[in-house]
Amino acid sequence: MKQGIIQQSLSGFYDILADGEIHRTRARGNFRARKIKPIVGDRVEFENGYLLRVLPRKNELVRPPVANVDIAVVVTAAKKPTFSTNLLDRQLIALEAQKIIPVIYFSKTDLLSDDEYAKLAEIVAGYRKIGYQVFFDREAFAEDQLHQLKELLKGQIVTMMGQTGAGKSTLLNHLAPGLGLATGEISTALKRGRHTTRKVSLLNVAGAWIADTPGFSSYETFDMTVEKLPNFFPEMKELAPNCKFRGCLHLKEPQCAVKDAVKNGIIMKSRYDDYVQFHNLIANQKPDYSKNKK
Ligand SMILES: Nc1nc2c(ncn2[C@@H]2O[C@H](COP(=O)(O)OP(=O)(O)OP(=O)(O)O)[C@@H](O)[C@H]2O)c(=O)[nH]1
Ligand SMILES: [Mg+2]
Ligand SMILES: [Zn+2]
Repeated sequence: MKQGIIQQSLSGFYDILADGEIHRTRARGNFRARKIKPIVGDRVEFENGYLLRVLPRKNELVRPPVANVDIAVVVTAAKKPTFSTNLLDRQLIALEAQKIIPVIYFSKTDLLSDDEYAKLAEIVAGYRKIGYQVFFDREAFAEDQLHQLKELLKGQIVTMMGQTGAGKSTLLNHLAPGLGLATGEISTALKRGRHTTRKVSLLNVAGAWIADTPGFSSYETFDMTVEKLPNFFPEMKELAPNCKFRGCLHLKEPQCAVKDAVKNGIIMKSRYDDYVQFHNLIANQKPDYSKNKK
């Protein structure tokens, strides 16, 4: 029996990476009965061309389907499509909930005017202040920045995240020029209603295993409770102990340290507004009994 990591899954076959080699396997029939679908990133046991067992997952992303992710590079277009803190916060919260370290990478900074760049820099500073690493060079694919990112990702299982057309594949092509991944004009990709990237696989890029994944164009539902949500905003989590009430949701409660911090400009207003919006979305979400709630 050998152990490895699923590097690619394609029409019923699983390519498993073990000892620096790829082994093509099929899943034993009993997987379907047990409702386990092996996905890319899974640590598995295999023998004689058969995938036998999926080991427990550290985490699991649904879109894209990747398991055991250490770091996610949230590729965010500074322009085209228009930058939105709301979309960025949605992605950050989803990653925090899965205990995946987010890294924010701004693409298309070359399309910004100097004024636009300066404005966005203020927002970037806000995200850095709450602990996120943000790549925001004036030139999106500057050598220095690419080098820093490579160092950060080395040895990790990584997924690219971001809206369709954000520039995920383009960034990967810059990290590993031999890759030659297909990239597309966002307008045509959206018109056709599909993505340039479709298949999910882990690519060996600069010593990391990276999933280039299809971007999303619609919003996901939130798979968490309203009570847990504030924990996924690091700046709120930090201040919550100073709120008068334990379990304060920072909404209508009196003597709330988070609301005070918003008033004083210590917490970004956009983050708080997004928090309230997400809270309402979760509160109004119909319970989904088909899924196991965490
Ligand atoms: N000017 C400029 N264009 C960029 C930059 N990054 C990406 N693009 C362009 O944006 C378009 C979309 O890039 P992709 O890399 O295909 O986007 P993606 O995130 O992989 O999209 P999906 O695979 O559909 O999810 C392509 O035409 C790229 O050339 C950038 O930093 N500056
Ligand atoms: Mg792509
Ligand atoms: Zn509070």
